[in-house]
Amino acid sequence: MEYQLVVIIHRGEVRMRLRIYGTLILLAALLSAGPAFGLDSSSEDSAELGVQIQQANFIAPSPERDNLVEEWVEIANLGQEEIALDGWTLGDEQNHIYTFPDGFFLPPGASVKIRSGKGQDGAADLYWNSSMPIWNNSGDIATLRDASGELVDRFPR
Ligand SMILES: [Ca+2]
Repeated sequence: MEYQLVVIIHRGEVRMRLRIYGTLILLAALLSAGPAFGLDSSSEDSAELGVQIQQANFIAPSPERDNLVEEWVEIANLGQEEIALDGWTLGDEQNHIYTFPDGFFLPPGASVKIRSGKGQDGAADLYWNSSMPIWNNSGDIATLRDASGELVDRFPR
């Protein structure tokens, strides 16, 4: 019995070693083949994948025109890098366009609400400064584009 136990443990060790060895070979293969598979793409591209429209509240409390700061769209950075939103835009289905202010950054893990009404811009809240509702209560689509006009995300998806 003792002998068998030793053999079983020994086999387990061999298997573990083979598994680790196999993983190392796989990693080495991935690293050497990385550029061919686009793993070497610019950090800007991969960082932008982390920015998305997190949620939205198209319907502010009634009367909506008096509560425009309660109508908002929230953008989050789920990536690992700080993203500059200079020149990025948020638009609705009627082509109302909001342009993010110069020098606005979204740190990793941070989110910001773009509120339709008037107010003082801060790290967590930006203001469209509109005197009219932006988002249709019967349904709308928020579109987020980067500074070059490329579609980053839409909500609802
Ligand atoms: Ca609305």
